[in-house]
Amino acid sequence: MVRALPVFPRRLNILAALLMVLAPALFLHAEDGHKLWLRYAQLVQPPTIKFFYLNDDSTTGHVIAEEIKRGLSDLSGYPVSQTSDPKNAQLIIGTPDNLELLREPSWKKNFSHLGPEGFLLKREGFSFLVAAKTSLGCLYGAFRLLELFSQDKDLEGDGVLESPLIHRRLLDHWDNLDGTIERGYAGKSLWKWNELPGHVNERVLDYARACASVGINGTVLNNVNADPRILTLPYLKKVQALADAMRPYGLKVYLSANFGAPKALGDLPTADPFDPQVRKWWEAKASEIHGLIPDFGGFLVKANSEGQPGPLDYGRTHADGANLLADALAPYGGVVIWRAFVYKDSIDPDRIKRAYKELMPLDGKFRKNVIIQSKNGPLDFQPREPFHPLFGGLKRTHLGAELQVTQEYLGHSNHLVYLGTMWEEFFGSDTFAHGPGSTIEKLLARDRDSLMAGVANTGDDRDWCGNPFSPANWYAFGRLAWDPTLKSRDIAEEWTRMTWTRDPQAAPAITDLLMGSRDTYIDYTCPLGLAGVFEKDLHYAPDPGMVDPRHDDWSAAYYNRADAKGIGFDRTRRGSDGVDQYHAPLNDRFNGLKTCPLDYLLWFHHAKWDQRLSTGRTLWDELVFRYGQGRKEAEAMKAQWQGLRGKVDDERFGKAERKLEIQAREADVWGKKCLGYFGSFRK
Ligand code: GCW
Repeated sequence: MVRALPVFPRRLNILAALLMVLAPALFLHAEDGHKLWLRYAQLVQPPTIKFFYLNDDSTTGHVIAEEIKRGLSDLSGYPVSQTSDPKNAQLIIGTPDNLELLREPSWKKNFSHLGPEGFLLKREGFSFLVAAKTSLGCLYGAFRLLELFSQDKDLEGDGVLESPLIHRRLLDHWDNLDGTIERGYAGKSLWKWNELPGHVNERVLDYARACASVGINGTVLNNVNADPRILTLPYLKKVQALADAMRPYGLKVYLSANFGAPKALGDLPTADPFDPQVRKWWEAKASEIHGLIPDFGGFLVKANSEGQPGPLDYGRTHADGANLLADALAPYGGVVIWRAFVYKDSIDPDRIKRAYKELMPLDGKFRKNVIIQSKNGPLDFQPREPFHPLFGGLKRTHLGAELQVTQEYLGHSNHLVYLGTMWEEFFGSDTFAHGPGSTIEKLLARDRDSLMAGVANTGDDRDWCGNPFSPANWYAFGRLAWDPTLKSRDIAEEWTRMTWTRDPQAAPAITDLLMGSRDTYIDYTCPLGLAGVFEKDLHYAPDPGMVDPRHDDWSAAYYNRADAKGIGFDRTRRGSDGVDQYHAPLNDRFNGLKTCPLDYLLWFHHAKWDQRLSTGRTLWDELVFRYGQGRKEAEAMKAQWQGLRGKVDDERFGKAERKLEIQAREADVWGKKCLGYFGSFRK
């Protein structure tokens, strides 16, 4: 190829050579997924906006202006610029403080329904308006407008008026100080601790931008298995640099705190919450943090769980521990987010009953600025679990939900599993706590300090999540934290149109692929309410017979209990009575073999192999059917994707294709391994 160059005149030769060198660099990142859903692919019929007006000199105001410029210019294919004359503008953005129009009495009514982060989008003829009470509200509104355009949707009728239903919408990063990420499958941590505080990596800003675009308003920077050093001054200065960088995007910074820090850092001989020196230590620490980061969100704490220190080490309760930190943070408006992921052996032989038994007696004993954070299910982010009975159980304590966006038990970054459907199922679950209709979405939203946290699936891989489909889960988490009543299909469709294509055939096909993916995954891994079928530690491949000598309840066999008679964990009243942690009539429903939903059958029942199910098949035949079904569906997903060749860019298409091939291959392995093991018991 280089030999062909001499036929060109010399100057062209140099140009061609330059192009050959530069082209890969210029186009390398063209469609690699880095832009996420903020891709802003050019529209055939863009909105006719050439100028926008925004008179907001705050740092958030600057972010809005940049985003609107970039977004609208990309969507339109021509430059869109800011004007200082609102009469020239086809898009006006503002708050009553910086936009005169919004001070007119007629606007009062509109604004009375808006929360501080809410926004209003309106269209009149060819002009658009984004209005809010605060700059942050404007930022959220600006992003939403761009997202509507990006989906090729228009503002209809009265426009859009929205405020988030959940106050704290956080991503929890299980990032370690050495750059590794616990349960991370997309590279290393985005926080480059060794470069901080001097240099804030540009990925941090990209991250903040993506989070803000879906309304995420907080980030817990470090792993809940917390290194105490995060609370030392050198690290706090690094945290301060990150907090400063993310503040314009409305992201508040929180830290995971190690309960034993006063002792572990060598400052005190104890971390006993009743020790006055310990109290003073935390007060001084909170004050020090506040001095550096005035809007610091608070501490997230994993205490007395999986080897982490906690108040129980000193004969105190979880409430004693949480309240200690809460008192220290209270003067600065910070909160303590105390995890409910506790399962001390001595509490109950059935692991899933333990957190409820331990925390329910403490209901009402936590300070106002403590929020208990519970995983969606009582075990540990399994592909399907019934909801955690603390939802609807705790009534005098703030309770937030922790969802896992990273796919620890869901095929890591290799399998396509869209989690919007799982979360919709969770939020829609009726707890019956206040009679029928007490769904989790309602319980969460009516809490005065509501919280939704997602364990992040991001890393420093160029495409953020390691699989071109996985950002859908980041996106869906943000959207649902903003409004848990949204429908997972709508979210999948939004994401698809912004991320992949607006093609009228391809977009619905991709949406369908996402929508079926979680049920498919459950079918080929753990149908009918099975849980804990995963290999030790990695939690990726199947190992239904795994015995973990370290912990009975880390063993797969502890959960599936396969024996000559049947399979499943008996949590009925004849068994562990886990069912009675739920309100009536759910407890009775789960308790009855015939009334228990098939999806939870083996979660609550040890059923006989030849038990006839509502499908008409015996239990064993149903298992064989489901595993087979899952394998076929995974094959079908691969085939459906291949039908989309040419409809999306080659680079991302190829990556997705490779992932779907792995998934289909492994779906087959799962069925063989699980049925082989379970079948060996069946007489
Ligand atoms: O699921 C388990 C994970 C651990 C995790 C723990 C937790 C951060 O395997 O990696 O630790 O849950 O949620 O605390």
